[in-house]
Amino acid sequence: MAGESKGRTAAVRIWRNARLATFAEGAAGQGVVEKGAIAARDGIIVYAGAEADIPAAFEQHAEIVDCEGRWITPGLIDCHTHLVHAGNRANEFEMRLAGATYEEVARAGGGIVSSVRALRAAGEDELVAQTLPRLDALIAEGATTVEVKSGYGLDLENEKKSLRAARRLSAERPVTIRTTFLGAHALPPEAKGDKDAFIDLVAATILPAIAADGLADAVDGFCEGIAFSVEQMARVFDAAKALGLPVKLHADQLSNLHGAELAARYGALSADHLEYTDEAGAAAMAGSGSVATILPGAYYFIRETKKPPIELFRRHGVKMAVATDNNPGTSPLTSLLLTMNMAATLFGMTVDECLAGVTREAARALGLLGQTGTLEAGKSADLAIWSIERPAELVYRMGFNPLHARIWRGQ
Ligand code: DI6
Ligand code: FE
Repeated sequence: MAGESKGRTAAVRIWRNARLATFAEGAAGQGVVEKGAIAARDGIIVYAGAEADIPAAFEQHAEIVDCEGRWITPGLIDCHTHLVHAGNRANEFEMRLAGATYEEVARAGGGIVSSVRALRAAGEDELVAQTLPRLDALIAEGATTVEVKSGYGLDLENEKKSLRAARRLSAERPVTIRTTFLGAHALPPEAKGDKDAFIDLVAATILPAIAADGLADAVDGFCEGIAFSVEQMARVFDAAKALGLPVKLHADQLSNLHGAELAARYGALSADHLEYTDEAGAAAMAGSGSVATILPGAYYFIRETKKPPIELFRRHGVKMAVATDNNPGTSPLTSLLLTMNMAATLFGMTVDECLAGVTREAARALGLLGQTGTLEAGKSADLAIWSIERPAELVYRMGFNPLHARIWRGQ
């Protein structure tokens, strides 16, 4: 396929007879265009709008795809995942359902350290092989961009292995992968309880080496009582800033440590979870333009009862993304469609907010809004074509996939 266009003017491909939900910035609601069409050349959208208004130049020699009235949305974006991990923790789930406490699970060798042990034992090829079925599940529902965090390696070699495995996913499948270094995720056993010393290691040694190898697009951390403090995360963020890497934060998931304000202070692309964020946090995020990434899968799976303050985010004009948080401990979820249903049902997010949350706002949360996330000229031709009557169906159904076709970079 790639060789075909060599030596002649690249062909234009047109998807016509479609209804578009463009999610264009500034457009009302879903940015709907009835009787719409999209034209792309070299994988880039050159036209998105009314079919009647396609410039004649694009139509000559174009390859035409008749969408038969189907809906086209931007390709979906999962902007928060821990997709690269080894094994699973179904055994822990079973123990907890049988009444085991968190401590009992931990004493039986469970919890995050069991995932660290499994990842350290797995080779890079094995990690890629174990991750691909999860990636395929996301792709099968129209995902064209997926963020993948490290954070189960927790030493230089194993963090590198995770990020290399993540990068390799985009060679294995037609999808954009963004990698995030999450070295400050948990304390590895060899740190012997010394969080400050581990943070020094992350900030002064591991992160600079990862950056030197170009393995990370952003830096994240877990700011929580059971993980790292605001002060410790600030040291990691200072190091990220010095290396020119943007930051994100797991903030205020289980308690309000004011992680949202910390993220805002560092101009974070996003702060994620945010169940316990208060009005000061929402206001700070509005000021910095950080996206609030809402993760209903983790809320559901750990049976949290404190909901993220959606209404505060609305009132302060904080943009909201929606993501799976796929991970073996708190969100073994690989469906963005179900994630949207959860965001609507559990948190009262509207259909428009959910759909924008897995397209435009997810792109914003990754710093990729210039390249993808909406159907607009100049962006990558990342499309999802759906056999539905209205976009609300994508949020409404549970466990049903109406994807007709997925286009990544025009193909
Ligand atoms: N937040 C979480 O809920 C998880 N990590 C994080 O930063 C837990 C990940 C795990 O248990 O494996
Ligand atoms: Fe997470």
